Amino acid sequence: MRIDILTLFPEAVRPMMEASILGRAAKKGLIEIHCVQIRDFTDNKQQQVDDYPYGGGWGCVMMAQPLKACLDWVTAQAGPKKRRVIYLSPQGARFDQGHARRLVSEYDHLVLVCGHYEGVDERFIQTCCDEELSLGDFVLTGGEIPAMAVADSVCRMVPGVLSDPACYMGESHWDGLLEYPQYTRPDVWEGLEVPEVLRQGVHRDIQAWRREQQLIRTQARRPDMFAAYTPQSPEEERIVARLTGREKLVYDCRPAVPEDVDALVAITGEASDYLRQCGVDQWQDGFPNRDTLLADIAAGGCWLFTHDGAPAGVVCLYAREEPDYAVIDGAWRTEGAPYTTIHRAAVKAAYRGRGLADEMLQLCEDLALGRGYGSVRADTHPDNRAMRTVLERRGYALCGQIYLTRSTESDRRRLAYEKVF
Ligand code: 4GT
Repeated sequence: MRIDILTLFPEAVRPMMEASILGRAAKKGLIEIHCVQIRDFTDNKQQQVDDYPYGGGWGCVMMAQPLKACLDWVTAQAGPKKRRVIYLSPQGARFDQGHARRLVSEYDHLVLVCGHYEGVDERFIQTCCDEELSLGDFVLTGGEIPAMAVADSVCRMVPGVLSDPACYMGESHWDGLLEYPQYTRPDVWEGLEVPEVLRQGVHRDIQAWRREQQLIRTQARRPDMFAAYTPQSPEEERIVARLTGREKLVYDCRPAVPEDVDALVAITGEASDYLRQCGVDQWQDGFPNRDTLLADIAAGGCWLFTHDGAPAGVVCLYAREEPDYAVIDGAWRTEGAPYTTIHRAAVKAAYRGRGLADEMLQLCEDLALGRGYGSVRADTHPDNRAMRTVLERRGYALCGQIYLTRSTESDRRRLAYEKVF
């Protein structure tokens, strides 16, 4: 990787690029960093590099000519290469690890142009630069520090510069998370102990602890990154769920008994309110009510789900033919075969979005399968997005439309779904 930094202060930039890891990498021939004086390419005898801004205003603007001449010379020196000319400015795209990875993998020559004063003539940027990058939302006196930052972050990913690619692959921003906290000797410093798990030295435990720390820190310090992060394993999913207060709840279920009817009325009542709030014209005619639920219980197949003993949801599975399913605008997947039907699926408000609908459908499917049925059917209102999403996610096929002939609802069209085992 060759990098040319075009600047009015090469003598300020050079020592930084020759120190430490980058200096050693240059000696090994892995990278080549040149700091080029823009002033050497002026075509006026005062060696003037800047001039007053057109339109007035404070300060000076760097002229295009010396910059272009300097760039041409650098280009000629470097010869044919996969080159990227980058202007550093607060107007650029925000530089991040993703940019660094792209630059190191796609190019072998970077030209970093450092502005000073009020910036450079826009025509130079327009005609000579491929990209404009910013280090962040702040203003500096020159582009040198950002240029050094870009050069540094790119060069450390050049193979061989760091002893082990794991050095940068496991760290901040590589996988969209911040770094875990680091400790070194002594065990106790000013009364502060190194976390026990790190001193125990059990590799697996340390890995798990570090991952958790990364997630905790990212959530606390960079909610934007945390929100964009996709957990990479079931273990991470559990941690994320816990951190966001959305850990998987453990539900119990049992066939409902008549004494449960008040709880069932409360659940279906909340579901009906919710449907109304969402503008869904379903369960708005007073059904299911106490009597229908008691009848469901008596018929068997009505299941109450609880969490920590508290009622959380209800679902009914009918093994009988559903008269309203005899006529369908469309076609069932298993015409004529025995099937089961899901009814009354309702989740209490406090458990919405907590995986309960999935568990209820899972139970119905397990029961149906266990009893030798080949499919399970369900219907829902076309506007009931929540129910449709769960059904479709679980592999229920949309078979067409049915019509609730015996209901008193104002809108009796329903979408018909069927899952075939
Ligand atoms: C900030 C940044 C940058 C400056 C940044 C042109 C004249 C730009 C001075 C220069 N300030 N350059 N690249 N946030 N200042 O990256």
